[in-house]
Amino acid sequence: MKLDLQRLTATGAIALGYAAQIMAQSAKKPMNIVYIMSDDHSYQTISAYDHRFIETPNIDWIAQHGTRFTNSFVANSLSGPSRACMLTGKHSHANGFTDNTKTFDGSQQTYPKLLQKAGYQTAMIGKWHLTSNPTGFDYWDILIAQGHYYNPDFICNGKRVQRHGYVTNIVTDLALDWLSNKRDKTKPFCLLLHNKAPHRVWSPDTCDLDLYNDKLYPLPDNFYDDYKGRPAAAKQEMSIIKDMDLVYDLKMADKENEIHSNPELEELGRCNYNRMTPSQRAQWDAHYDPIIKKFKEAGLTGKALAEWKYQRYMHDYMRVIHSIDRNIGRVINYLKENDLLDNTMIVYTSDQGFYMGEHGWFDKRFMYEESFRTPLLVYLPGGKHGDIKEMVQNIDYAPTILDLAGVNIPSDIQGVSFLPLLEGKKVKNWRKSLYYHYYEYPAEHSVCKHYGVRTSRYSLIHFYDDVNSWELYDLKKDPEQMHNIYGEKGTEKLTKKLKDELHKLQDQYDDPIRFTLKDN
Ligand code: SGN
Ligand code: CA
Repeated sequence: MKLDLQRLTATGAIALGYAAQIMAQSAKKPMNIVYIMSDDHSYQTISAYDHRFIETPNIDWIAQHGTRFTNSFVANSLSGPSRACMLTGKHSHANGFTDNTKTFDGSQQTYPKLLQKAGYQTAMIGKWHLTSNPTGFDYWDILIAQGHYYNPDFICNGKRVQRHGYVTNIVTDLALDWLSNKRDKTKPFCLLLHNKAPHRVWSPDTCDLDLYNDKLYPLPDNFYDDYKGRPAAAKQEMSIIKDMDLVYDLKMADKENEIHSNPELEELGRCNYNRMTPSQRAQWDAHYDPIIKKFKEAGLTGKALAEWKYQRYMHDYMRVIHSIDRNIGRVINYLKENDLLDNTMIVYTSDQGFYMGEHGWFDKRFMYEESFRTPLLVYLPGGKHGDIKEMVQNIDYAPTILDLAGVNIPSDIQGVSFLPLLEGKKVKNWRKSLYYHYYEYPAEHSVCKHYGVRTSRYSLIHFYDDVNSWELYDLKKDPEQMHNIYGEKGTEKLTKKLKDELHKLQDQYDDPIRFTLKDN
């Protein structure tokens, strides 16, 4: 993979010295957009952000030749809601898709529709997860619901079709096929390439099963968090120790049928296995059977079992990331080989962040940093190189893309275009605080409803409905959010200031919750 990078760099269309030339070229041509989004990809597992777990040279290419956002956040850390925020540029209460049980109202304004009106060709390929059929796309080929890793079913422009192979390869193949053969090449394009991976249950491609076998991942400091002073965190059901399922999540379905876990999850695990072809299954078994055997012999309990589960989880997750990275290399190479790098913006992001064992967790949902944040890397021909530190949120993607395409940003869009930041301009009065609101409760993983405000230093969160509690963190002193200082002596003035800011944002974004819970 390193080779790919060098090759791309050496050929030079994107080397720094050519920036002015590229600007001049791109001034003549309209910008295309390749928007790549994975599902549950943590910034911790992208080496442009963090080298502890995995190297991702192809994803890093985007940061090396473009920008890395160091303060990128979502508005509601869950798949469907995030996707709705991105398409509309509006918070969940405004676009109506507050949790994964909702159906997206496809008649509303979205940025792909506005791009289409402006003469763009638009395509949506991969995980969609908004229940209603996509609108605003010339071509769409989507996974059904969450989609499957092996031999997944798609709906292609309304028709159901099963494709053979591994999901990340297939989604990339479809995207490259659309770019090569299915679009109107006289028009600028916007391609949304949405991976299913690395969503639960982190199933690697057969060719990646044996990667990282000997790697030992560092255990997060707060893996054995006791959730003191944080009642909502104590109530969650996303713990590696108690909720990560042996058969389903960790693939310990033994042929002797001796290992049992949650019956429903076991069943789901077997369904995944049964989707495979005999040849895929043989490769799968060759990898997992010896691990299962060793696991049965070891008879682990307590901390040894907990840490074994953590390592197993991390191994599979990294293998799935490796396949994403390889496929992103294919997309970048395609753009390069087809002379598209001088007028195509490439975005890499995730629908939200994810826990890699921090607080003892997998999954997302909370407004704590690991899941509130999301990776965001952008390559813009002629644009800035390096870090962007301003706080951006996924409601900003729609106005940014419209801005780039020269389309007027409708006044009801709540996000703000960060195109000036990508162009390296100084922006006065950039936002100083972010608003967050999560709704899916009661539900899987048992994370209570909450909303909150985050500034560059502090995070104030209000859990409501079932658990009613406030949490306040000084992110400078306590980046892991282990010590809730809400109500502590000396925090009164700070709390008042943050609550005022929170209510200001609820008014600004018109969140109806402000009428019911404002005076808390
Ligand atoms: C599935 C997963 C959950 C996950 C949700 C939402 N369970 O229900 O672990 O939190 O999706 O994820 S599973 O048994 O189906 O794997 S989201 O990213 O799509 O919002
Ligand atoms: Ca997700």
